[in-house]
Amino acid sequence: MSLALATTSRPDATGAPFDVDAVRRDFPVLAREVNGRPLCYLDNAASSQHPRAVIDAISSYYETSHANVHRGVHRLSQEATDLFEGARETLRGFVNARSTREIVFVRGTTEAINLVAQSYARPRLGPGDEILISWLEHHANIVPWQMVCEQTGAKLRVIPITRRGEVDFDAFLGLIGERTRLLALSHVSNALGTVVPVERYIREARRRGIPVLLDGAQAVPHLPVDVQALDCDFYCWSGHKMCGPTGIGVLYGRESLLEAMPPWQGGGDMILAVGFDRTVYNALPWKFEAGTPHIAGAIGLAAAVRYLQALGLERIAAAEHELLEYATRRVEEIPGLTIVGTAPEKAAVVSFTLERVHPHDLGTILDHDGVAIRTGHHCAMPVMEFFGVPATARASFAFYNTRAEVDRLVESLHVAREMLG
Ligand code: C6P
Repeated sequence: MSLALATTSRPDATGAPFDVDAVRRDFPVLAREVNGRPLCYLDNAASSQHPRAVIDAISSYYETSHANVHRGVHRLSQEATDLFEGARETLRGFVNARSTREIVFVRGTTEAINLVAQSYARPRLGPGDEILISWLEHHANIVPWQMVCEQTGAKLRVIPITRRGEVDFDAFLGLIGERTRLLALSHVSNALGTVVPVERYIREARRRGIPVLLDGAQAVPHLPVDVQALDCDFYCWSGHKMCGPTGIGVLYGRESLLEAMPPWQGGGDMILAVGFDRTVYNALPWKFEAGTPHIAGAIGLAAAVRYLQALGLERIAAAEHELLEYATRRVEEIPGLTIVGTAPEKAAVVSFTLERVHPHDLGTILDHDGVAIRTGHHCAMPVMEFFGVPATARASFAFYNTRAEVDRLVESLHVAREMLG
């Protein structure tokens, strides 16, 4: 067990913050330099870094137990199957799903939403039906629905947002109605950091018998999520934003809905029996997992869950909130800087523009100083359009970031402003 976990894995009766220096030592990459400066990694909303515990879980699997799953009676196949299905149970517990039948391994959030679009929405929707999303969405929660609309004749309706970057609840109440067949919302916006008070939206949708999908890509790394308490129907997320590997993610689906949905891909592992005249599909969740899965990915993701749980999701949220407040205060001191997205409830994301400086130039100058941020439209072009900007610069924080790193960001922003502003 790593040093940080050794000192933080006990139940934290005092609610004391964790030792960030010890936590940082768990992440090998944080020790590297970029352009002669210590790496200052503030691009966690795009992808977070990996603690040694995750890297070790993956290498140990490859070194000792790799084989295909669900297919062999030999020892290695059984070990791999146990690790893979054990990972599913860990992920079930992580979001408090009722059963592992509700936990489908996918490549990530994008694939999860496409699965629901094609397998849940497409067979059910027709002309006159509506899918409701918000203006805040990532392209992954827009394009799959547009595709379904093209395929079925259904219509996409969009809930407007406010200048602070909140979803407009009153407008939502005006849009949800007789024709709404599905509500699909971000739990947390990637471009602005807005935490959407999804409970209110779910309540309204459920009162009308409308199923709800939540895009939790930016939520699960930063706040505790309980799908039963939320009472949503689908919840999707990606491993690589929560210290897990790329190429693995989860679709949680309410069992009764998943049961009624046809498989969306055919192949090995998703069947019980195949004949040329007829195929009998496998039970949940394997019905939706055609082909050899990302076994190492699932194992690594389960290790990431254990790591985050040992640190404590509540403590992670508190540490990141503190960083967000500090970063917001500090960047606001910079003349000509405007924060885009000022909702009262935010995850640790600061999106901004700097007068007379293109975000891409800003990103390049910051990289020169070893500071990694994302610049661009963040795969949320409608959000950029709403704020009338082609792009923003976005610093996104994780629990392993420090105030000193916020100071480095601010220092580099001053340099950029002097050079280009
Ligand atoms: N956002 C960002 O820099 P995938 O690529 O499938 O793992 O995740 C897609 C996705 C879906 N929804 C939200 C809210 C997201 O933030 C993302 C990924 C990254 O903001 C890369 S574009």
